[in-house]
Amino acid sequence: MIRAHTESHATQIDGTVSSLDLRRTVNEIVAATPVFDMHTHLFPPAFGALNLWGIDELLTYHYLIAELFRSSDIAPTKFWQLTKPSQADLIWETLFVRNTPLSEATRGVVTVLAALGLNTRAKDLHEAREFFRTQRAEAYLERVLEIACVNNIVMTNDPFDSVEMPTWMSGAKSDRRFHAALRLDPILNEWSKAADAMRQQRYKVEMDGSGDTVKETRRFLDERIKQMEPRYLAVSLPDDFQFPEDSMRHRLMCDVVLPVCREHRLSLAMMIGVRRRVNPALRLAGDGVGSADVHAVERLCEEHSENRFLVTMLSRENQHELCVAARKFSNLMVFGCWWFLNNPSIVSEITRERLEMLGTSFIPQHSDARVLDQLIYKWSHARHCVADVLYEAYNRLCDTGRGITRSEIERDVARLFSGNFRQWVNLDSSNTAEKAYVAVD
Ligand code: FIX
Ligand code: ZN
Repeated sequence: MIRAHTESHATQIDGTVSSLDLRRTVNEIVAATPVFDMHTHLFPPAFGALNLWGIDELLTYHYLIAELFRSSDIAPTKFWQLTKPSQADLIWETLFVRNTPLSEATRGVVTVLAALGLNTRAKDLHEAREFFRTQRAEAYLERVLEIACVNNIVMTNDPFDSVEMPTWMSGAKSDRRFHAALRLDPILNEWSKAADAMRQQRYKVEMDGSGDTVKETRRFLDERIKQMEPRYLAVSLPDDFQFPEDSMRHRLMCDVVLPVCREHRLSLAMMIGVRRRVNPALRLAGDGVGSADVHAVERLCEEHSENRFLVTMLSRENQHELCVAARKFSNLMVFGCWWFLNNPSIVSEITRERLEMLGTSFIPQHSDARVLDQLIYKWSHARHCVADVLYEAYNRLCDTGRGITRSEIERDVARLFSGNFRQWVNLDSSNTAEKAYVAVD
């Protein structure tokens, strides 16, 4: 973990940080700046079984399940028959005892255990289970948020989820640090299933989109927006996503989703490039990646200039073009190093590229955490990469003839970690993102 130093640093006569202090100053600020985690799959304790935490959840993360099958002979069908603790035992034994946890996802578990003071070389999960057994959900949430220095979290909220929706329907007051994101995957990717579910809820929609479909689907979204007060609407899209295209998705996008976003002043977040169920036997771990067409994003931004888009793309090959697109369209905000990109080598590369092409006008990372404890590692690892990249960039700037002050570094990091997102989703009325450095809201 990057250490935050509290002693004061010497500054030069002109107020800039001396080159000897630059590394330490950047590390300190990056470590201490709270993060607004703008895409996760986390839920607060009020959502009951959806609030996942603890060693068994950590070890059965789908990133690790995919890795298990590379180092074990167990067949996927056999694996799915095991109880969750047995799956976790097998993953620990295979990836952490019989192999060295060098991959990013395995190292992540080590980071979490170390931060919690647990044995990272344990032969079994006995000690870890004992530790988590004594934790209480609310208190543990506070502890994780403090260690990870995360003060706001955006969930992923599926309006068709039978476990999640009753909590929304009950109107239970949730933790205000957890913000909703209304997920549109069923509507935009599996219309017939979504239409079925909506008809069961008495919305008059048709499979072919005729009749009152547009009006009724808008009504459905209006009602969910009222209920959840989402920060944005979101969808994951396949690598062959096109815009325009002759499809139900296109019609729903143009006639329903984009007008609803405009009316409610909400951005549409698009996560592009996933190839779902490449290996269905692996379930959630069986999705893959494909390079997508950035021109589709450009056309959307151009034809719908009144809309705002948050975009992340899954393929490494798309990153440079996406930066170029963001230079052309100010209604496009690039975010995160998603999923298979969330490895230090690639995060560093992409963050460098973005900083060079977009200055600080992007959102470098989101955690995509599914298990609360993952915030600890995902943000610790991300902070390391961001600190390295920023240090190099400031150093280059100094060499070029312009020093940097501590408050400028604070302002930049606050923008990257929270300010840009807050401003994009209208949470901040002014551009005083640097406030986020001191204020834990
Ligand atoms: O669509 C998404 O939000 C993806 O992030 C997930 O579906 C994916 O399974 C994941 O967890 C990636 O990190
Ligand atoms: Zn996600």
